Amino acid sequence: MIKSCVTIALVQQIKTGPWIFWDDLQAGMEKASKLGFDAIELFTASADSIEIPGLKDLLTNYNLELAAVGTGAGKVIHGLTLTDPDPEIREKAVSFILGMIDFGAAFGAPAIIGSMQGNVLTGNDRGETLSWLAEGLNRLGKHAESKGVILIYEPLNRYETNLMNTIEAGSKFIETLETKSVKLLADLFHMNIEEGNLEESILNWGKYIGHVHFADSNRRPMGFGHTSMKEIAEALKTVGYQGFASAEAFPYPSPDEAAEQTIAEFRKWFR
Ligand SMILES: [Mn+2]
Repeated sequence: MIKSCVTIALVQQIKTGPWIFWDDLQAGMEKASKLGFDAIELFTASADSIEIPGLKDLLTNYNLELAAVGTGAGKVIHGLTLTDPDPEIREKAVSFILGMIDFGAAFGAPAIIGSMQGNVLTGNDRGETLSWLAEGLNRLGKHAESKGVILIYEPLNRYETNLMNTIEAGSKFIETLETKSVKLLADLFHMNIEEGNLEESILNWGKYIGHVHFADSNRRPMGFGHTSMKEIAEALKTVGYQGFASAEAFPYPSPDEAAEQTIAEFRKWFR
């Protein structure tokens, strides 16, 4: 059964980003719970921004799961990526993500590597850059496995990375890793830009999909753009996807309305 999820961002530096609820963890969780979401996805400044026992109590009280934790703050606040040409920065990036893996693992939730994957920078060799990415993902994937969770790697659209833009490219890349604990994030907004056919990509590579970002073609909540959700929902069911459809979407027209729109669309396609 595919589960519903809504994003909560607690990082001031990403204030214009595509997250539904902002700033107030408990208020966001209360709204998510009232609307009937199964889970929340969290974006925090660091692994120790939130006390684990307190979050456990909140999740229990609001009957929510923690679906995943984002690591984007490592890039936005600290400028860290797994593919920086400076080995010290790569090492700091790995350390930052190790902390986020441990934080998420306390709740059985995976960490997501999106913007922290970085880019092939001008003047750098693509093959060497990909070897840094593989080295980082292997170390992090093995650590995640030791903590009983997977690690989520997210192909992004071409305006955000030149590493992996499609589910096919991401799948072929993770097939080359030593760790088998890395799964992909199928972000329907990125896919709308990059995939020739979203449902075919899901059908072809579904076994590698570990998380879904549920947003329309314009990054607004599902139903507010031109993504054709029917075929995508059918493809996810066909491949037996059992994870979350998590609303990484703009709080448009307002956080509350975006959450209401998301849960209505979720029920339309997955219930
Ligand atoms: Mn995403």
